[in-house]
Amino acid sequence: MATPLEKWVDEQAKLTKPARIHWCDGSEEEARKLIEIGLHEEKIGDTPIFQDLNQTNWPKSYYHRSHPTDVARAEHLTFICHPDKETVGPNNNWMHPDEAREKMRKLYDGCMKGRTMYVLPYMMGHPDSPYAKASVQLTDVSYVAVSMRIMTRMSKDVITKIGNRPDFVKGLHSVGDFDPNKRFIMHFPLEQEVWSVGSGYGGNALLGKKCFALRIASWLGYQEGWLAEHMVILGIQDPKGRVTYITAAMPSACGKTNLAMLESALPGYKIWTLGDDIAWLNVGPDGRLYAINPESGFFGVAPGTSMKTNPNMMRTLQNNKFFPTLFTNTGLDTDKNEPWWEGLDGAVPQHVLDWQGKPWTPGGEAKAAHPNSRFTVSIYNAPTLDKEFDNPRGVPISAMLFGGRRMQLIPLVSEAFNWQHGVFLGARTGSETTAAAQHKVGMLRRDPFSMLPFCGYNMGDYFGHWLNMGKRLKNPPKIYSVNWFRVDDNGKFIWPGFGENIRVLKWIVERVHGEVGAKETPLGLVPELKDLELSGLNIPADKMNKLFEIKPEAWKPELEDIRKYMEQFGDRMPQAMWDDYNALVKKLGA
Ligand code: SAT
Ligand code: MN
Repeated sequence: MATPLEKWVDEQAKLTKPARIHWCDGSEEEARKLIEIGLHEEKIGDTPIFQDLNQTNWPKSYYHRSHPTDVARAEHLTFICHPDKETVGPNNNWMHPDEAREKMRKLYDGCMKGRTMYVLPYMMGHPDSPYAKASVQLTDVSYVAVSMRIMTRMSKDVITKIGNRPDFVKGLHSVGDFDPNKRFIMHFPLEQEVWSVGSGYGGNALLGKKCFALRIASWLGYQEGWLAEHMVILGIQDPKGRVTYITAAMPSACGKTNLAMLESALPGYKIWTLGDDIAWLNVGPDGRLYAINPESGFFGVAPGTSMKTNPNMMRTLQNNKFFPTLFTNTGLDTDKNEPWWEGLDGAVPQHVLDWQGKPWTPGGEAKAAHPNSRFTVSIYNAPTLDKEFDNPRGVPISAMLFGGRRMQLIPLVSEAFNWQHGVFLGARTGSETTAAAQHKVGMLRRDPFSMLPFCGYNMGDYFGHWLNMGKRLKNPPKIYSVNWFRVDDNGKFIWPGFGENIRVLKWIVERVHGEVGAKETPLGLVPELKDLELSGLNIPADKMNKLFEIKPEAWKPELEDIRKYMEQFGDRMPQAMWDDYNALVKKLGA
């Protein structure tokens, strides 16, 4: 008798008609074979899937160039397909499941002809974790198969684990012919299924990531009483040797990865990394909130990554522990056969091909690396990997940070008055857009909890779910709003960011342990300047004050924008959120 898994694979193969089916076991040997296939057999147009790189300076590394139209998440082509539109909410594109299935079946019909279907069995989370989930993705490109080996715990043991169960998470993926007009990412929360076609890019194609670990998982968490969040997880070791675990939510390309592996500018402090993108949060047996990272790799933005901004990531990329590391859409230094991107250490190389393979001229407008070019690397390569990373029960969280990219208004750091106010801080978060998704860069958009593109159901219900989670916690984490991006009158960033962010984390750690006071403002509790460790920074006092400045006048349009945003959710928006909104309006006297 075929298992439900075998039956499902068989059905998808009948639809997509691959020349052969390859069941992956997740081994290194297999990954080496897949790289060989990508080097010599599979192609995008005339370009092989992989190119060799200088193995001395970039061990186990391979280069991948995407289809030119396929460089970011396609949010406008991403749908949640639940029969009830209201359940999906105004924060998502909605399509009826029947319509979506019909549309996709046409696109999938025969789409793998002549190609290999790879069956990828993988765990999100440690296999022994009560919070982990077993999943299988099908794909027709070696790049995705290899990437999934890096990003997830891929193993044939998952097949045994699934056994005769029908309720594993199912992902069907094909690059199709990369036609942007035939590109869709469809989510079926009721069936725990994702169907994606037409793109090989990260968030569109590595279905364990945003599609499953956030969109489907947020829905599962809503049903089952946990949270799937767009958050980094890190431990802050202080001079006492104590490690305090925190999470931080920030939109794509706002420095989450840098924060997760920050190299402390303050002596005696050290950051331990558990995750740079996704956290699954559960109420533990002791009533505290526990976080696991369902992934096992980093899919990080390359441009701007250097020994100065993120030395630990540079060390991770040049570590040769795990096979392989991938570079996608960076430039290529052809003299050395190395990846190159804007912001990398050292002199600009003489001969560079840009991310589309064309000779690049330094100094011009055009960038060599696509602004959303990425590396894909195992978390086990990280010199800062926390010893608790593989602990099946996760780590207990003491503080949660909500950040965004805001040139004005939002202080460097403020602490929520209580859990409910913290949920409001998360809900009112806005950020100036980046290149991680296909939209105009630099526009303000409200991005509650940095989950706008990833919350798989109505965000009004999501806020309510957060409020309920707080009620179940005996010792809830403190919640903070942070903003590294405030500018002065000349438009220059005031706060140096990167390794200096430890100064803000230090204050948060001291707050969590009741070791330092705070000053009340309409926006929340902020540090007394004397309590922030600023030595050696040389930021004049007036600039420091500017980082915390609250001008009620300037808040008027912001409050309007927040109100309009909240109103969209009608009676699904919890009254508690309006209570906090009204309290803020009153305090600001606006
Ligand atoms: O494309 S991904 O979603 O994987 C990366 C990101 O946008 O955060
Ligand atoms: Mn992300």
